[in-house]
Amino acid sequence: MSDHSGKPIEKQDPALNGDEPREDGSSRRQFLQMSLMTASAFAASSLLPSETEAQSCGLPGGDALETIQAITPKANNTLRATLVVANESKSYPNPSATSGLVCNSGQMRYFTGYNTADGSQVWPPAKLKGKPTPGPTLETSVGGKMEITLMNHVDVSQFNVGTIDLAETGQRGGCDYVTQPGTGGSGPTVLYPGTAAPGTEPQPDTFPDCFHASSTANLHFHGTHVSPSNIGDNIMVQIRPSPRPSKGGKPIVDKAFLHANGFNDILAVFGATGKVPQKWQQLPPKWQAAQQKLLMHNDASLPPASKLWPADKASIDAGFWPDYYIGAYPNCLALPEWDGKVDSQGQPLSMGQAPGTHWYHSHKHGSVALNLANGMFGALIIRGKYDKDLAPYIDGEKVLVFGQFSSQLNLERAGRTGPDPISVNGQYQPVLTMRPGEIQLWRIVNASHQSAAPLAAPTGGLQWIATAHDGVQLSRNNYAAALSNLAAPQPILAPANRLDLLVQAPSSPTAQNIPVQTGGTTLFSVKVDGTKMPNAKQFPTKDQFPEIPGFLATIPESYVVNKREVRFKTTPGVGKTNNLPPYHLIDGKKFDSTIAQCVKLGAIEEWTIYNEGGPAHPFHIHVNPFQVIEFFDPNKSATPIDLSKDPVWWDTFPLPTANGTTPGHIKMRTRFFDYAGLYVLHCHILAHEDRGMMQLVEVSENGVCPPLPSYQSHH
Ligand SMILES: [Cu+2]
Repeated sequence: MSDHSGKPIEKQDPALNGDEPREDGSSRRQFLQMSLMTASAFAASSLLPSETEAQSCGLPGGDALETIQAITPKANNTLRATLVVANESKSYPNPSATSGLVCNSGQMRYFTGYNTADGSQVWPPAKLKGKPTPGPTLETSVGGKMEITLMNHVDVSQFNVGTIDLAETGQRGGCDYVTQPGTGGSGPTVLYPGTAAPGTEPQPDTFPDCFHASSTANLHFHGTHVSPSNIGDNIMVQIRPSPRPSKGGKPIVDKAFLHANGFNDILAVFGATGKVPQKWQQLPPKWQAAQQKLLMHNDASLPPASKLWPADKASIDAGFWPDYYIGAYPNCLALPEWDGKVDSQGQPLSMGQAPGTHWYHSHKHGSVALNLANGMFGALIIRGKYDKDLAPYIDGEKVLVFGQFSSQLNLERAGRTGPDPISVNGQYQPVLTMRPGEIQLWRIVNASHQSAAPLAAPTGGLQWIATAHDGVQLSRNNYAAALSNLAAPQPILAPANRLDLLVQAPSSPTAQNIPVQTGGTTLFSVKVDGTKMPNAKQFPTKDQFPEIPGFLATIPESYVVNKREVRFKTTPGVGKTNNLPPYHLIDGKKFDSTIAQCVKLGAIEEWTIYNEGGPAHPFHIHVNPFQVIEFFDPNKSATPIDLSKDPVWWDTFPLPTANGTTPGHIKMRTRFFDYAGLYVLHCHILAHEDRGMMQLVEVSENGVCPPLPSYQSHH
């Protein structure tokens, strides 16, 4: 196996990428493969995806880079997009049990999309059938509105019974349950969540901190500064697939159903007035009735503890926004333009939406990793003054969405073969074309559910300069660091990080494509071809570098009203048996539906976030970006590095790893401005999040957390 440059393909280091340790050697893998060959067809199909022809999964690479279709506003600065969760069998490159990559295939969920306004801008195209794809790119601008219709059309009958979605049936404690056949007359063993002797630690994962409910969907708009409540950027809601009248029949909840049952009125009211329902009773009565009927139909065959309508009813009666929906959900976001108001020190009194490279993905606790492995993510480009300021220096723009595709997570597959290769726009090692001397803006999103992709320095005459991290532009004072590609204290592009690069091609065509690599592995390569750009542009100088908006002014220490400490830790437990994976904890606990951080609306806080064990857990918090003002990697220095002079804004930051008992840490400052509500912080290695590395954050007027109603335990 080799890539198109003739180099052998190396597997990425699992430790570097936050993968679970593999305690099995190759002999164990061979044993598993042998046992699979003797298994019944049914059992084998529930365990291993089938291998397919290499070409169909894009190996060995070298295809021209796909441009992902963007969905854009047609009128009134309002983006109206429909995203439909569909599923089909797709082929994708996976690490083989021995070495290199093989093609596997399996049923995968994915986003199809189109412009709600006129049905145009359809993605993906027919030619990509059976291939992994990110969702369509959503493109809009600061000050605009987003009306996103999510429809869940996953056909659960296409997935193996006994391996997924047990949460819906109330079986096995609601966790995925994957077995592998036994050998020599012994019964099957439990691959996930595993088994352990009584009294030993760790015990197998338990609900809700386990892989489950992978056909449930919702949407998170990562990098947006919007309300986390009701039909905003609300990740507490769970949208189950639409029922079908018969196996193989069409989903009941379709466009016509939404039109007939008042759903579109929710969008229309938001579009006209900016208002969203705060309570269930404010939804159109027809939509309330339709949802109640669908939920009760869903519940009919379920045991009492698994029924969804009684849980929703309890929430509604208590005055809370209910969690469960069937078939469709509206996400309505207003991206705020900053009002420019400052205090006597020039400090902003509110925040605005940062223009830049953001993204969206499904965020159902328990299935985030698998849903992203299937492709349920896409880029969200929010334009603003940043784009206008950079326009004179740019000839073209490329959106590059990194992802790791598989129909099964590593912990649920036999052999646990380690991290999947990072694809770009769904393709393995594609080729991007530039004209000699051309400057392109590369908007890179690392939507990989597991692996970091720190870029190696450019080679082959390629040059670049960073202009933004995590969709938040660098300040003019970061110019020298941006130029030397050192704006981050450690290499970035952890999972969920974004990186904007101005990239200039060499001034004449090159004989060979120029690889862009991470850790010695090619992500994609650049073909320099065509006629030289006339009047070649140059990178902006420091004085020409776009200046950041006033709401991103550096937070002074004197404005900090509260300090907190948060501790991330991976613990292997003791007496580990039967290949059970470690626990991923925050402040000593798994996610447990209690509110861990109660914050007063308007507070400016300083948090020290420790990494006491495990890989570089990428810390992410919703709604507000933060400034990293101190960085301590005990493996690299004796004392922390002070970054408080010209700190960079982020929304996700990989926590430096511990050195023995000395934890790594970052210090960050953030403004909890503009939006009260319930949201989350979590590790963005998403299998860690699914298995418990998440906390609830509640921002409220008085900073005191109310008790959660009992329904929250259903998460
Ligand atoms: Cu983690």
